[in-house]
Amino acid sequence: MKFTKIAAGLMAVSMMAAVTSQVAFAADSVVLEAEKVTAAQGEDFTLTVNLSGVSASGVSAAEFAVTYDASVITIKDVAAGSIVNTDSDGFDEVSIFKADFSQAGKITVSYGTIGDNWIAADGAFLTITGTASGEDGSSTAVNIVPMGRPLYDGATDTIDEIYVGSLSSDGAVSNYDVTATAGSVTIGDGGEQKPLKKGDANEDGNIDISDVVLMNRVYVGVDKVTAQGLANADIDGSGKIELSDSMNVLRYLVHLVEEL
Ligand SMILES: [Ca+2]
Ligand SMILES: [Ca+2]
Repeated sequence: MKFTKIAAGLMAVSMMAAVTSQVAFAADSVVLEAEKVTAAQGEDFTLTVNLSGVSASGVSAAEFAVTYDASVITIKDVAAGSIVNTDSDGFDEVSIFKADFSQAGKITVSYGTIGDNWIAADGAFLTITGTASGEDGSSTAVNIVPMGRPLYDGATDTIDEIYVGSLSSDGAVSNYDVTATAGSVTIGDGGEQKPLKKGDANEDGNIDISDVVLMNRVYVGVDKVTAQGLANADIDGSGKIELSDSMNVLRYLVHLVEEL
């Protein structure tokens, strides 16, 4: 019985994902964001992927993958986060949360629920536990990417979007526009962090004027950056953010220098 229910839940998720490509409902948008964490070499870390922007229609299905550099971290467990209710106890209540991390470098995540256990609030969608198994000072991005599996068994087309959707009581499926923000795991004590991207003080993956503004705000003491943000922004390696660092980034932005 239990197996039948889980199979039915999985079927529902894959059906919803499959119709996604044909049904383009006006959608709200949600954000999936992986945390940026630091762990000492050989130690365990916990990294949460948060879901935000959940609207009144809720989230009742999701399918995506998380990729990382398997030479830097080793995954031990992937669990549903606090906003995911996996109770499947009623006749009409089927919820599944399935995370497969058997393939090094890629975690696949499927979530689906039928009944009234849908996700109704922002918060932790999944929690990844692992070991910082790589070299001291190394780092990996933790990217949220499309699952990439075939639309259905034997199909040549693959699901090429990060899927987060809702299923209304009348059976209508709608999918959210998803913004995915990568996280990272850096191995070290936090004090000797290496820049992932020089100039990217706010760690959004881009180097632009907002980084310069943030650096100036940090310099005058009205804002803060993470240890990684500091490593990225401290262009001259002095250990702190100064006006000379933000000037350097500005010069780079206006192409007075080609490299930071
Ligand atoms: Ca930036
Ligand atoms: Ca500096």
